[in-house]
Amino acid sequence: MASALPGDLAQYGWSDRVHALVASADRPDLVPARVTRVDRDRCGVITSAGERTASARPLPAVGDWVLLDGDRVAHVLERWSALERQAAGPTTEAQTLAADVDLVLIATGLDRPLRPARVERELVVAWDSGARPVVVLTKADTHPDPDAEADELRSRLVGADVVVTSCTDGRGVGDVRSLIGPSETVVLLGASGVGKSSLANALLGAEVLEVGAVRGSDHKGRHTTVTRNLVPLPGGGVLIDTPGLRGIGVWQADEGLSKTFADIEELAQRCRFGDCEHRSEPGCAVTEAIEEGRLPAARLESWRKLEREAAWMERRRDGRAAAERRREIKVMSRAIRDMPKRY
Ligand SMILES: Nc1nc2c(ncn2[C@@H]2O[C@H](COP(=O)(O)OP(=O)(O)OP(=O)(O)O)[C@@H](O)[C@H]2O)c(=O)[nH]1
Ligand SMILES: [Mg+2]
Ligand SMILES: [Zn+2]
Repeated sequence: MASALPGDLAQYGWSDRVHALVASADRPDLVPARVTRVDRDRCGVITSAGERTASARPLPAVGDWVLLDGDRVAHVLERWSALERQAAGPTTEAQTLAADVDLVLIATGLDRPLRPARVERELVVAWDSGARPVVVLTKADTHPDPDAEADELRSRLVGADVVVTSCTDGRGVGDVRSLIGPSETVVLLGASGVGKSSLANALLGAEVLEVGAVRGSDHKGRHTTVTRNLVPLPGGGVLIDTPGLRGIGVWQADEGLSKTFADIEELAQRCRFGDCEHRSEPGCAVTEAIEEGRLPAARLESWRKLEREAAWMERRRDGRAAAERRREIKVMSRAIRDMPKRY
């Protein structure tokens, strides 16, 4: 595969890594492409020769690198990251919000009360994606002291980068821009109305994405963005705007929890008992930190809740896998029973 291939793909995140993935698939008969949007049963793709649509089953996610056979997605290349949440409803399926992203911008609006627990939840999901998260406090122009708010959030989140922006006066937009490498992909995550599409437009330097007013009473957005869209940024990099999420379920008890709550996990190692539950055990380093004001009690609560939720999801998934195995065994033993006896 010639490295000269990109054409239009150059603007869509083509890199040595993608080149290597395409080469290792060893299918020179197929055409490399990136998924820019997903509709009901088709997806929009970009190839070196421009935009088109393709059919696919199952559908890939926005951001996926794929190989096309005519107007069909024949192969989805291995992902290096995937932003996944527990899908809505009673299933145990993960929903992939975006694939092959490098940076997750967790957006939250300064025009409404900060909800650190929600940010922590989004941080867990973002870290689990394999990409690096940064928290963005938007609408700084609506707040009397945005920097104090940012400092408070920084002290709660420990180690997470927090950037303050405003699309009205342009503050912080350059800081966000400088976080995005030339062939990196950034995805915007956050509730409806926090200003994701507005920030996207500020980064794009044009009104490309639709923006909608929020309700005056409770600052709730109106779900203006309804599809996930991948667009190239001027000056390099790629951006995925997403519809606002009401809630985001943690999907796995993986690295995300340890990374988001590294401070608590570190403290927990110093508890006297290895199985300390950090409630009223003697020699508990976690409750001691809370008593001394070094750890907010709400942060411990948030960690507990997310851990329980992740453990519950893992159990449900294990349960489902076990049920599937039982079903398979049943079907197989029936097939064996019904096999014609030849000898
Ligand atoms: N004052 C102020 N208002 C902003 C800022 N950014 C966005 N807004 C307003 O907030 C409202 C929601 O903005 P959107 O960009 O549509 O929000 P969103 O997060 O994309 O919302 P969904 O697409 O529904 O998820 C609009 O009325 C914007 O004009 C800002 O920096 N300052
Ligand atoms: Mg939007
Ligand atoms: Zn303890």
